[in-house]
Amino acid sequence: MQPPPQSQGAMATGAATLTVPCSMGRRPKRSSQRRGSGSASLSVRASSDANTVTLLDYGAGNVRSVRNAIRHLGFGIRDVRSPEDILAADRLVFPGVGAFGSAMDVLNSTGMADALREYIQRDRPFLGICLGLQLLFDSSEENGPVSGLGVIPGVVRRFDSSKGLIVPHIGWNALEITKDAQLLQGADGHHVYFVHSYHALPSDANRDWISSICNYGDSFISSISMGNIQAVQFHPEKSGDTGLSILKNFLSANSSGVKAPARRKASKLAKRVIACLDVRSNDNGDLVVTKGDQYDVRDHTSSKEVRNLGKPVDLASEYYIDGADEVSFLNITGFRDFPLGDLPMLEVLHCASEKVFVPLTVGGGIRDFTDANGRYYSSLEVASEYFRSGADKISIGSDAVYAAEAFLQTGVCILFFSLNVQLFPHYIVISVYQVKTGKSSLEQISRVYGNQAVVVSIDPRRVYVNSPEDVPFKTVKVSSKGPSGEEYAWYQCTVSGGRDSRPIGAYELAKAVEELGAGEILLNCIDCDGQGCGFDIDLVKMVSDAVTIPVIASSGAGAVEHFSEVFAKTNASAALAAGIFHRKEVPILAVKEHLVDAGVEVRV
Ligand code: 1PR
Repeated sequence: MQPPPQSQGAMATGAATLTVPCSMGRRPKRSSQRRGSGSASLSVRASSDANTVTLLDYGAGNVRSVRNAIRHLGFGIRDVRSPEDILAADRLVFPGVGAFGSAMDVLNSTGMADALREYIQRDRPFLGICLGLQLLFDSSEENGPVSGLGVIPGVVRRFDSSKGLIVPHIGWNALEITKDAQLLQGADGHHVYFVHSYHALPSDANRDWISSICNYGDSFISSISMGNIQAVQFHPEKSGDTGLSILKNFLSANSSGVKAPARRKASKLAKRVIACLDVRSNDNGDLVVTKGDQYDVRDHTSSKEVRNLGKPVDLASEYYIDGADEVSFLNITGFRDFPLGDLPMLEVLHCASEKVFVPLTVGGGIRDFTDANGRYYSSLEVASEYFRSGADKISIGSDAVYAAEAFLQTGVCILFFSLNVQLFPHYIVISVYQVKTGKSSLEQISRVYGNQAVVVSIDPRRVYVNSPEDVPFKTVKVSSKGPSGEEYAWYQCTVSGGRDSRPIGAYELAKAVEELGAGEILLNCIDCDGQGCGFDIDLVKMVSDAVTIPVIASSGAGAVEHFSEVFAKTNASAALAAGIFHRKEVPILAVKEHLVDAGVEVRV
């Protein structure tokens, strides 16, 4: 290895001479210990500003939320620009983003991998987040095997969805604290927010490192702690108050870590309650939160104005404080407008992400686009701008429908003939495979940002039929018969905010987009939207039984009982509502308390 160049950084006083190692032990050592022969010398100056933390952002994705949380807690940020900056840090936060292999490529090629190993070896204050925990291990099977930093023994593996486990593991889960770690003080009994498809498994070889485990299918390592080296698989910057207090425990060395005891001890993955804000410009050109009745957002009075239910950032902050587990913004005229030209919407995201410390999803208009000047923007560029502006997940509506239709049309028929005519004289197997082009927005965005960052929003309308044979789409036997006594229905997908119907069902769409890389489904229902009569249980059950990614039930919530019903009768991972929260008819806390009483695990 070439030693990194001499530090150029003009750091504060307190110079320390460090060495970059050529080999690495398994336990961090005190900084007074010197490495053996074979180490290349590197002199750097350690920074000494107690209110500044060094952030390792290697440019692979959005770490805006981590920045916002650190600033919210009153700390400044110094960015790592070279390996020397790592070695000079007083306190280093490493929020790993993107895929394991590409992260290691960047760290290796910039010399930062060695600097990180050295920093950890010297037992300097370190906090890895999500991939920042996984990279500490020997290797990962994500697009691999790929070697990691090799600090902790073990292999990072994918969650196994073959037995019906929903992957990615998205949501608020409970930590089982196994070791007295200052970082986790105050977190006992609380839920924290996870979003990942790969996990590190506990073993005899890494037992000493583990400070908490979490259960999802199997037990996996949710945090490690050894001396000053800490890392968490969950996202403290998105875990509300609990997460902020964990971050504070790390940032202020003498933080007391005191947090109110949980009202009810967290024990497993919680069902999520999501507040949704449909956003558009009203007739005066102001960006407002609106709400439709079956997607019609104009008042039924003579004025026909777009309903104005409040300001997007104010409402989002309110819902965060009230206990929403996530907040979604849908730019509902995004199919018409070009989102990158919609600067107010991007500004909404900027401001909301400074105040809301739970996940933010943004949708509307994510598609390839050529503007009036002939400049072409790919859907990936549009999504990237949303991520840079503070989104944790993006949601694709219309474009996902077109992508799924195109994908299903690629069906290639393959025939297998028997080679052993004596045993299987007429044996022929026919298989139909769809072909992925890799070019759809879904595939491109999920490849760069990961499946967990890509939600597909489905806007179906119920179509009653007499028999399943009447249509080439999956039907359900409906709980309430249709207007002419029909016993079945299929759910026809629409685009452009329900304006155009497409020849594809919600079931077929959900399965196709899962194949194409969606990590979650936001399942609306135009018939139920704004009606307050409850979620469409038949639809939610059909789709949530069909896929292994999380499904968010949406449209129709009118009372707390509708939430317990959808969780009792379907496999939905989350339930979303809009109107009842905007009109202050039902507070989020009332929903949570009702769910607790109904025996549903939620984050309270
Ligand atoms: O197609 O990629 O540009 O995305 C457009 C996005 O905007 C889609 O996610 C689509 O669902 C949404 N959208 C478009 N038009 C409307 C509309 O209402 N006219 N809103 C619209 C969809 C539905 C839900 C709503 C729930 C809960 N909103 O998100 O919030 O139905 O409501 P409720 O609790 O009051 O019943 P693209």
